Amino acid sequence: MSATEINFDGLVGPTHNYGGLAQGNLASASNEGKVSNPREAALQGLSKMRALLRMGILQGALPPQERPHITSLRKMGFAGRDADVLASAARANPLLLANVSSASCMWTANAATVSPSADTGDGKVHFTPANLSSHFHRSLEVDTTTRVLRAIFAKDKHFTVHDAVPFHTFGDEGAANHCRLAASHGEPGLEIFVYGKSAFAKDGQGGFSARQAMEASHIVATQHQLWTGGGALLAQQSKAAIDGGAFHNDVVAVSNGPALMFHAQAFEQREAFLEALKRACAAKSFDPVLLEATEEELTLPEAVKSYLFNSQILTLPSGGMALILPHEVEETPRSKAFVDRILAANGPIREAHYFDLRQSMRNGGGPACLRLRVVLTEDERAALGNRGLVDEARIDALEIIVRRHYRDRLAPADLADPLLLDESRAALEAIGNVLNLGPVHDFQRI
Ligand code: SUG
Repeated sequence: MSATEINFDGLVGPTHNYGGLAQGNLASASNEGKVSNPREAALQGLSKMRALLRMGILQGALPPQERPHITSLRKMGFAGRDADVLASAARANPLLLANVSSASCMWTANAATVSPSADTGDGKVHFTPANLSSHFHRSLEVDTTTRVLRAIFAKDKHFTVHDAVPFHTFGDEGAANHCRLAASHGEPGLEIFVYGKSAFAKDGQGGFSARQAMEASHIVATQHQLWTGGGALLAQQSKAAIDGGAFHNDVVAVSNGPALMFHAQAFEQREAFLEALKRACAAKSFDPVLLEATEEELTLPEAVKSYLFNSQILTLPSGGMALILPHEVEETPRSKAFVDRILAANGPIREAHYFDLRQSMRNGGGPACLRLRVVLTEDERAALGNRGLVDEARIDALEIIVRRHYRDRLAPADLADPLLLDESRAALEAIGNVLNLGPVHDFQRI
């Protein structure tokens, strides 16, 4: 069956800021408290979307969510008019306000795990929104994300959008810890679920704690009906990678079609993992193309700092593949040398394109973090109508909204400004109209 991939990028929200909220994420920690530029951040993301469209890639966008999240503050007992709720939360606990203000839903690789219909037992496309329970600020995304996915992928005949994994000790971070290998998008594939540890493991080893529980990965693979066809493999992310700042596996590995590009230290028990992978691919009648960076050619710190593996690998209409990379890779000589080696190797990857995503990168979000991949057959694509999809005209419209409603400067103290909430809601209304999503935000539903 032929199928195409749509990349749904997260549109950066009006409260994009540097809160230093993310544990194990070195960029977020080192940029805490800096002044952000939400307008520039959103425009950087939109220009990546436009460039990919021009390369012939289908592109969608998921909207920002309402922040500061007034509903959450009310659940904590803050009361009165919205402006009073904000003011009393800011007085009581500025860190709480920072958490309910994060624009972190922009990193849609953490929105959900998606299994194409070629892989699943019932032939539907399955989605499980990530519970993101490892971090309070990220856990606030789940309800709206679920509504957004159900608004876009609404037709029962083709799509199942499950509830997020309900057991919060089983942390699930979505597609950022999931790779798919297949001969081509439309063929049955092997889905690799990469976990950090079992939720029942005794910790006490020091270092950063793992966000993805093995049990969550297993639940997602099970509800997507992947086991019967031999379509799933559980793999453990290496402790060294997590401690080195790879808080998600997509900081050290990325796949597309039969290709897996990864750092030698990405997986625990590397050799056993690669053996299992080759066997599972052979059972699906294809050989994986392994593009590995050895420790000698690129250290783990270099990989994490440059975000080489947080690139997108895309299948172009011509059939070749392109790498979508952040500028930081170009500025890191040995990461750039790896890319050049891959391009010279006459393998599946033919092109490399570099983008300025610095606003998002300062919070640890590269090109791959900013997108959710959804592989669809032609019928499935037709069922979407135009919900959530973007073309150049929609990107033009989104750019106008961003220029009109987004600030070009946001410091931590500004999060308490009630005008910021009004501006954000106005922007969200307008964005929802462009993307044709209906009322998905709490403030639109009350
Ligand atoms: O969860 N940063 C996000 C970055 C997510 C990147 N996604 C992928 N690797 N797929 C995180 O660590 C920082 C927000 C702040 O500090 O204000 C943050 O949440």
